[in-house]
Amino acid sequence: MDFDLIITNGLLATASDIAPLDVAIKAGKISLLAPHGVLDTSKAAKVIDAEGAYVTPGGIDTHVHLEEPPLFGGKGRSSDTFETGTRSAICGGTTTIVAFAPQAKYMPSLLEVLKDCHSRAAGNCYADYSFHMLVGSPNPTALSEFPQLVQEGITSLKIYMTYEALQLRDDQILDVLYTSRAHGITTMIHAENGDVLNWMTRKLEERQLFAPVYHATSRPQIVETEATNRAIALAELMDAPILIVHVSSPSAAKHIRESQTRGLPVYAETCPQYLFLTRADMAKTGDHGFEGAKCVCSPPPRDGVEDHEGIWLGLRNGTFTVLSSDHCPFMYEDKEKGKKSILSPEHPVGRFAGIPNGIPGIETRLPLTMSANKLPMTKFVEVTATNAAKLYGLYPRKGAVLPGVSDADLVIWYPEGRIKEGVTNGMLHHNVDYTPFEGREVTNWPRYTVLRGEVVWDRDGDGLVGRKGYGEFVRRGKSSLPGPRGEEEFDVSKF
Ligand code: DUC
Ligand code: ZN
Ligand code: ZN
Repeated sequence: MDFDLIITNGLLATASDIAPLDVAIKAGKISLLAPHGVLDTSKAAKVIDAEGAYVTPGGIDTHVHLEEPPLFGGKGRSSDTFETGTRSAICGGTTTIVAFAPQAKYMPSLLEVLKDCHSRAAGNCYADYSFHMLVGSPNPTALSEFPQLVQEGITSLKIYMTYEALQLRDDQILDVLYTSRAHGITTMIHAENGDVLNWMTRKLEERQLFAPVYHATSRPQIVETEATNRAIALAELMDAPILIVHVSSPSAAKHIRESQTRGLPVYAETCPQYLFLTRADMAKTGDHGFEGAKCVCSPPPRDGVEDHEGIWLGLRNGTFTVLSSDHCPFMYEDKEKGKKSILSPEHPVGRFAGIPNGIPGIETRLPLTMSANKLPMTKFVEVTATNAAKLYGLYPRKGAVLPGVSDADLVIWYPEGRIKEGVTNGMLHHNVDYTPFEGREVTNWPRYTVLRGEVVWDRDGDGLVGRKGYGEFVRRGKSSLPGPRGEEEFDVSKF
């Protein structure tokens, strides 16, 4: 046989083009692209008829929390393991994830943290995977390990401007940016002003306002906007490339766009929760006033449709480089490690300040975004796969369909008009007892997911057909998007 698989009759959509092309796959790689009818399908071990539907590169989700300890308020622990999280990923069309390797404040070494994460993930993943370091303590040992991280294929890290367990002072942020820049690492920044939101929280609690919706009240847009502006200023000072993660607010997006217009290497990410959820979801009063906890995440979903429109615009006009899930899963009912770990007789509707921050969304990211029909197809591919590959050093092995070069990671969708249904938690494959997107209508879903040439999701056949352990660690290179201006323009001796 010349090929392992041929996908016929589809509309191949990449970040640059849409064309009626058949795709031939051999040994896990894209082998040939050809106009419909040219390839001899009898020369393939398997043929899939894509019936005039889109075929896109496999989704790349570069913001995923799996098997993490309590970090994000209260006692919440991620309910998804590498196994269940990556299982859910492939069933929603995502073939590569980048999860976090979290360093707590008391841990000196990042390399030790990375080793632990490798041991949790190895042999357990359904999707290909990598890690971003999550730097809770930029101590001298940790900073000295940056070159080794790059050698190990880890070329990005995340830092926080909030959360007791993680918040860095501005001078610590400068340490990270300075060292990252020197070694070609991209710094991801969670931009919320922790001191301000703690003050807001104290004031709300003094007034006995504890319900989940006050999580949003404690973090108005200005909390995110100020921190975003400060993060950009610190990065400009260090001439360091940054990505502002999970941007929720159109006013933060304006600062980002302005810095991009000035030519700074500032990138940004948004997530489906800022396109589909609002404060009203956190104000839901079911379950004795606690139901809104299902949508508590940080930054919080904003007020309404105008905010959503601002974020969609930022996706269309390039302000946002990537659309990730920020899959940060906690069980709702679990009273030890889940959202309900904050319920007590004294606080029967909990205390918003102790609700674990985060929501699941790894499986719904692509179908919800595709179904919204608000992005041109090429833009959809760009922000859900190709840009992530470029920014995080996976391109063109991932996020592209280049013969002889790219892994055969693909999603085959349904032809238009075939699907119209509401999302239910029962149809998802994560280890979470709810989805914040329950009931949202979708008009498409990955019909097949293909990872390195193997069908791993066959929605109309046996469903999940991938194997735990088939997912591989992917060693990443440096970002191929524009980086610092260069030594001649950045003279550190001036400090
Ligand atoms: N930030 C994240 O990136 N994920 C979940 C919680 C948070 O605040
Ligand atoms: Zn964050
Ligand atoms: Zn996150």
